[in-house]
Amino acid sequence: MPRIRKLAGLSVLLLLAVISADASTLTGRVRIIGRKSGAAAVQIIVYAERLDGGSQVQPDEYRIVQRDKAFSPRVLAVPVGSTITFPNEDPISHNVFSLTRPPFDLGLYRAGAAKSRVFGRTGTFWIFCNIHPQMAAAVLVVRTSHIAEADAAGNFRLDLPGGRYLVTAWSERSRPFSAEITVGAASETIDLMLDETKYIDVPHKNKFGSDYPRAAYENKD
Ligand SMILES: [Cu+2]
Repeated sequence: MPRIRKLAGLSVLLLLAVISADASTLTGRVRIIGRKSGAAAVQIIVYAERLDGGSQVQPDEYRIVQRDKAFSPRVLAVPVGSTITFPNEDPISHNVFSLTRPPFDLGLYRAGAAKSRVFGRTGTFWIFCNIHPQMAAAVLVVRTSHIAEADAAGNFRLDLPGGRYLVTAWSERSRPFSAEITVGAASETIDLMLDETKYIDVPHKNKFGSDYPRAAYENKD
């Protein structure tokens, strides 16, 4: 028996060696155009979907915390099938709902409580609190686990096994921008662009599809 275990361990090591020899680093920069003057920067996500077969999706567990009447992180990208838990770390009650299809409502819950939701469909899901209109989060659900967040200058890095990929840049203010790339033994670079020209900031609706009461916008509990 010990001998079999030893052999199994050896084969795992060999497999890892093969994968790392075939892996490469994709770096690049996302350029923003059309930003309105005075508009703050927003998070930029870059993800790579494999085009030549093979599943690259490993669902995982994530958290978006409710703290100081805000969702943190405000933007989260996850592989399809992942579970997101929403703990309430404020001393007051919050709600979590989305009108993005399929809509859901986790109800109102107290300080210290947490509720979860499985994201089984790809797309961008807007998450809000029905009490506090300033609370907003975007969940980007993608068919890959190769996900990176660009830094403030737009630079990103993804470590990818060799193959053909569709690389997409995403932000809440732009249409996604995609480009194909073949990743081989050498490192590759790619430049992507997000256009904010058509972005308009519109107040979102509450969970009933109506405007929030005016009092909700005042800084009260
Ligand atoms: Cu709230």
